[in-house]
Amino acid sequence: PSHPWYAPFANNTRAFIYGMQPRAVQGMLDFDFMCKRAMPSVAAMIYPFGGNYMQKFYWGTMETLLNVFNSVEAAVAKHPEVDTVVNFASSRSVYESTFEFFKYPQIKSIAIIAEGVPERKARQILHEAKKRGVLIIGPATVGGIKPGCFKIGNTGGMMDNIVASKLYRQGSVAYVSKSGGMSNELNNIISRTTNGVYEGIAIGGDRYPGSTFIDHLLRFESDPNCKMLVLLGEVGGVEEYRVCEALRDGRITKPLVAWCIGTCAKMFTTEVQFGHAGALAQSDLETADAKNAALESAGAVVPDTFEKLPLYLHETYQKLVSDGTIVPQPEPETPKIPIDYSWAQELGLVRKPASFVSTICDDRGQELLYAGMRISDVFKEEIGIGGVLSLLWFKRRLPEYACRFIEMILMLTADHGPAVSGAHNTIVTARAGKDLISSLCAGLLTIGDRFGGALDGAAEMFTSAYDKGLTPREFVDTMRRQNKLILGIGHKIKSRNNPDLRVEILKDFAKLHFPSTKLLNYALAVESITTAKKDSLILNLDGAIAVCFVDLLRESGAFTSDEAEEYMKIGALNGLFVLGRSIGFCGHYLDQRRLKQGLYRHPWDDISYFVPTVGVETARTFVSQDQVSERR
Ligand code: Q5B
Repeated sequence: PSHPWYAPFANNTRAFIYGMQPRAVQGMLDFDFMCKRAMPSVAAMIYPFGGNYMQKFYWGTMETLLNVFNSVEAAVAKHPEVDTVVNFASSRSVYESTFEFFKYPQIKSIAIIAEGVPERKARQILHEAKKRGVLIIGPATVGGIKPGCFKIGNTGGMMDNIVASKLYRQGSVAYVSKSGGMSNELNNIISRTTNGVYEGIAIGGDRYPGSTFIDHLLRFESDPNCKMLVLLGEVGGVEEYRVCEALRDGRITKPLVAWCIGTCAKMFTTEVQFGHAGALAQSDLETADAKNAALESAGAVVPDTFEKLPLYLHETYQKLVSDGTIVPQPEPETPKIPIDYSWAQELGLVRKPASFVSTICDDRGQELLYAGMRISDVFKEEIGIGGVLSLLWFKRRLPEYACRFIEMILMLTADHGPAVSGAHNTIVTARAGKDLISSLCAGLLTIGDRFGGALDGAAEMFTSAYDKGLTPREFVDTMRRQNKLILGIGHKIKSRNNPDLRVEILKDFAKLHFPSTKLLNYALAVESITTAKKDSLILNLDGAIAVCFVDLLRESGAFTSDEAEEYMKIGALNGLFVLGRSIGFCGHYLDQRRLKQGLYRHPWDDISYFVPTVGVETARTFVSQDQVSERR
């Protein structure tokens, strides 16, 4: 789009943002949306350290994608309509990147945000920009704002500030100042005392800004839509005198309200450097007082203190309204500003039901909490892994004997050799070259009713039989009649004559420490019946853990009876075997890797092959079970 020289920014201005500045970009897009711009003012970002990709932003309440280019060349090729650059490059790299933009005549304005740009480099940029007719705003600036049209980077602050200063629609007063802070002050004062800001530019606090007060004031003078001028200068530099000259020689005719801050400098006995690099009076001429006096005598409206600036602005504005220069327009509806959810939540403006609920652990504070217990206390009180498990699984501290019992379970179930289903699977998986987690999962997936995962079922069967008042004999007979195996009974290799010492350790502990072992006693009575039938039908490890744990849940006093029932139902007991045996499975995985075992292939002689015999005449003849027995 072509703009008159005095109005570089309009409501169709499009810009590149140089540097990874998503917050600034979002601020510009929010401003655009508020101003009801048809198109976002940011065409793309340029970030030389990343690939070419797209980044997500909000456009109002919706989402939109913006291109991120890794070179100026690519960005310019894709966006010939862009004429403005907001350059966030650091003081070290801003010179190169700005010169890169000078190569492309489509770029007409560049705002340079970086502070600390060496003065020599700043002057070179300025020289080149003049040669090429490019407007430079900065360095060391937030940029500027044209209400209703275009906002440079972070100018104007947060959206609520922009709304409060009515920057979403144009007024008649254009100002030029040095910094973002001074601009914000003016945005506020002008919005309260006049019909609002037409355009505001912060030229930056350095001694050699790319464009100066007079450059912008002359633009505003030429712009028919701008009716009143404001200059907020400061101690240091002589640029204000150029404005005085323009007032005198008639290049500035519109009413100009002016003030230079830093009049307090005279109260210091030594030289005062204010915040900006250029804010230092190097001669009497550069003092705020001298410049205020000069501006006043040149014809500017200059208050005698900063506090009176609003009053003078209002009076000057009122005169323009009275003489018909400014015709106040009806105030448009204040736009709604969509605010980010996280911010709204912080302000307490919104609430929503959480998608997740968690009641066992909290990592948000300074210290990790396990069921409310600080992790440092977990160690101070030496609650051990049994204590940690009781906090995370049952949300409470269990009695010391219960924690020791839990630890005993984990130790007893940790491994039972490489031949059991789970360890075997882990080993085969490890030898197939898979990683620890895959191998561990392969082992864990074998855990079920037959192997290691009979705890919950055993607890349920024994408990319901016991609660129904069935005698052990009646229980065994009922199960047999129903053709059901009693979970927790039977073992592949252990038997009455070859007892499972793990079960003995467990039983002894429970009998010694538990307040009651009612269900264990019942299960042992069942065992005496099943082992009478077959020696291997012992109360196995799964069964022993299960019935002892039910005794713990029901009799320790740490759980209500409802809680005890619930933990049986929701799989807590199988969890104990899973947790313990994971130790062994990881061990088997590491063992195989350490031993550099190759791919496992099961030997043929360990597999009986019964495959169909395919003949010429009877292609569908299968080996019958009788034939199989004969072959054996
Ligand atoms: N019969 C465990 O079977 C096993 C019976 C039964 C009534 C029963 C079997 C079973 C229930 C599930 C269970 C956990 C498959 C086991 C574990 C961890 C481990 C493993 C390790 C570790 C063993 C022979 C005769 C048949 C059956 C009858 C068998 N079980 N009757 N209730 N529960 N148990 N699993 O030896 O008349 O001849 O037809 O499923 O508790 O996994 O170390 O290896 O730490 O890793 O193959 O300890 O008992 O016996 O199936 O040939 O049966 O006894 O009906 O009677 P077996 P089968 P009949 S601990």
